[in-house]
Amino acid sequence: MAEPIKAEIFGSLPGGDVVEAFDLKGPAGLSARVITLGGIVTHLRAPDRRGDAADVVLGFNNLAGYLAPHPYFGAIAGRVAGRISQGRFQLDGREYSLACNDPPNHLHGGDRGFDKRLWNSEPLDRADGAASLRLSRLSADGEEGYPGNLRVSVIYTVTAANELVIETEATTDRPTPVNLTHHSYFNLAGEGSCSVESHQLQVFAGSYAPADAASGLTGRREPVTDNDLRTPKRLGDVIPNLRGRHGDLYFIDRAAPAGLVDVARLVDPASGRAMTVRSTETCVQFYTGVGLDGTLVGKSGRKYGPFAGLCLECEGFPDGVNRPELGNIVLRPGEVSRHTTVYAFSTL
Ligand code: G6D
Repeated sequence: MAEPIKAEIFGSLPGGDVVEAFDLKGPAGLSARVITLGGIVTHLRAPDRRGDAADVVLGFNNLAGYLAPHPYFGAIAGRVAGRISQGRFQLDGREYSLACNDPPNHLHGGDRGFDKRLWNSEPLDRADGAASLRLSRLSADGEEGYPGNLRVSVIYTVTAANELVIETEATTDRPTPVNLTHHSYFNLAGEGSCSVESHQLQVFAGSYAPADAASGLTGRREPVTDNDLRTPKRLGDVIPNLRGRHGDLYFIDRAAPAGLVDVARLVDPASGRAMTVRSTETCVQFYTGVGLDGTLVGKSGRKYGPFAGLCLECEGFPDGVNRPELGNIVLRPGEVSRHTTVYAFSTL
């Protein structure tokens, strides 16, 4: 049986609200620490081939780190993760204009997206005994310029199979775009240890969405070329050939429109840690961590430089409200948006 999870106080926000932390421990060595600010996974410890666990996600040991500017370490991004072009969209004949917090585009829900909000917490008692936590919040009508009162929940579960399972659910009282993602930066050698250039990555996608110099989506869907990761590639050999060394948004190959499919597989040959990503989503943003410039010092006390960790952000097509032909992300009253992403850890 998993240890019952209980709230610890992680710190207090400037206004006095308490941020709670929960430790989700599995019986096979995987454990996660989740805080109620931003639904952030602050720690994720996974065993290597010798059974020694290391923390494989970037982040901070204290709340101060998460209250200062950081690139979404471990957070739930939304209401719309990814970029909405020019921060504008039309929906049912009405024009909306959002914050362009990543000029000229709107990124990850704007100036105070879901990553910066305090979520309600509810430890779950599962029949299989797996450690599980539901986070929920109401994103009110007009929050960051979005229409509709959106009720959203995220359930984090650590299973006996060393999986971190992330289940999202959302409903709304007015039509609104919704596109949630989990934004951990992974380094299977251990956070702060080295760059991920020594890792091997596979992304099971034969097409991608070209982006412009500002990483704005151009609205095209093209076959992969230099960014073809359908066979395992060493990232140090691949990254120099990627646009801006940034990584792309891929359309995940799937035989059926719904259900969990393999999205990616990441391996650190030195430690023997492997991570398989599966999701019900249609897209995955591979982000190399090129923007980490060494100004942030993480949990290990070491600076996070370029490629200190990479992201595999499973999501819908971020600009789908403007380009539904590439993926509809509009949620309407009476509908329920449900998605699952699994980060499954194993060893070679
Ligand atoms: C960069 O384009 C990337 C995003 O995908 C990422 O979320 C952000 O950095 C932190 O803007």
